[in-house]
Amino acid sequence: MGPRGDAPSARFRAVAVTASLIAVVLLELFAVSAPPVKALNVAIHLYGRFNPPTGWSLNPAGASDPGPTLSVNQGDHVIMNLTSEDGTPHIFWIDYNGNGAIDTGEPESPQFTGTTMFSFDALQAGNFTYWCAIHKPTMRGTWVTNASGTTLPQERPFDYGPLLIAAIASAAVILAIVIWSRRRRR
Ligand SMILES: [Cu+2]
Repeated sequence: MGPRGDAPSARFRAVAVTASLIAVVLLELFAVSAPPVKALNVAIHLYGRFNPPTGWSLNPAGASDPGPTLSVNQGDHVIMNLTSEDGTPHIFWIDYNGNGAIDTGEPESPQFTGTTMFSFDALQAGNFTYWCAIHKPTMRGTWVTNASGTTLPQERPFDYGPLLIAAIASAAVILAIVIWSRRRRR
């Protein structure tokens, strides 16, 4: 076959390759937007007391004030077991906005004199002070919720990386085919 006869088949090949590359890009798109990472359940057992030694601890009879720094990742479902070591009523509370008062939306446990379970979702990222709402300004500690792009599906930014690579690769291949088919036609 002469150059004239090759032109339509070259064009057909270019169309076929382009179509399959588009298919690959679409598949990539679906793969990237596949099931989001689930938030973890994080269990914390915290022991608190006001009668000296005052404070909080992660183990029995180890209280300090400030207590241990507690950290989770944003989006985690935090399950707290809270034990009053001195039989005194306590309320665990995280002061998200640092105003020293319990506000709506701030994690606040029920009052406990024995052991209680209290759970909440750590939606707000940042460093905060946790308190016993009853014995503030004692019984405090630092609470850290690490900002995390991987644990909050609804806030996770779209990952354009793989898509961009696929698009650049597709463009390069299409360009190569176009150059190649033009050369053949001459
Ligand atoms: Cu207390």
